[in-house]
Amino acid sequence: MGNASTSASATAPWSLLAVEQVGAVLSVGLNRPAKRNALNDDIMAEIQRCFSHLPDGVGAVVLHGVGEHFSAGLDLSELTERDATGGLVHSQMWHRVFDKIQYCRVPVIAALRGAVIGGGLELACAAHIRVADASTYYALPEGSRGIFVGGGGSVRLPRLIGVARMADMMLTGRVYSATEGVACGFSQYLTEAGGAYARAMELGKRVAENAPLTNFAVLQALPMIAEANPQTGLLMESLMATVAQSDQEAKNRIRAFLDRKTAKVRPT
Ligand code: 1HE
Repeated sequence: MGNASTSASATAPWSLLAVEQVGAVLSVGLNRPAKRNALNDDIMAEIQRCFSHLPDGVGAVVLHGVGEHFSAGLDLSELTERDATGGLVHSQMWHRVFDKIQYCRVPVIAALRGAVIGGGLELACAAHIRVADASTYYALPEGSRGIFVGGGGSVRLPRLIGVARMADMMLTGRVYSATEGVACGFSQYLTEAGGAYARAMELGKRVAENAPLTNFAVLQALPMIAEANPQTGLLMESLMATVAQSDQEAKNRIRAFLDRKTAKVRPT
């Protein structure tokens, strides 16, 4: 299937996304390759709609870019006419759309290749797992364009790579390679060129098999606990752990292990 077939999107009501369900994994492709998947208002509206109405039975989403690049970021052609109020409203619209991804009911895995630039990097940061291939590179050219990040990048990216690296990228235009990116925390996985999508789909299949309550806890509770003061965090952790282990699904899975009916944990 390569970088995801666009066949399903021909019958679905998407004009700028390529959406296809493969088992429990929903593959969502930014489908504006002629514009390097630059993010205009129309594609943002489709992303919001897609993540607001995931089909039943979907247990993970793989977000990728059709073509050679994940995304060239904000569609700069839409920027020139906007005044300050329009800019504020627009940035907050981006925040709402990317929150739909971060607070999705299922894990979202971004499959990266080529340019992951500006708003494209902000989009990737909203996913829970990032898989890069060898062609991937990361940049924040906002500084040289006279603008600032507006899609949650200043909140999400420093949590992955640190404020100093992000400031350097914005001030000097520094570009990080795929290899540097996995070492610095942009991505958790690195594959050979062209391999990110397949790897992300494999990971999607794997995480879709988790107990739904575990995935809920990791997506909704873990980030809150990590940001909370330690005492609040510890209490939230105890509450979440109690809820999760009381679930029948947890009891079934632990029983299966004790009865030697499930795989052991081994090095990969
Ligand atoms: C675009 C955009 C875009 C390409 N907005 N149209 N992002 C940037 O500053 C990155 C700008 N883009 C690039 O540096 C390059 O296009 C790429 C390295 C990504 C790809 O290069 P290449 O040689 O493969 O393609 P190209 O010929 O540069 O672009 C192909 C077409 O896509 C071309 O349009 P055409 O009609 O002339 O064919 C480009 O104009 C168009 N295109 N990128 C609009 N970004 C919420 S705040 C977020 C702030 C930001 O994201 S700032 C970062 C913006």
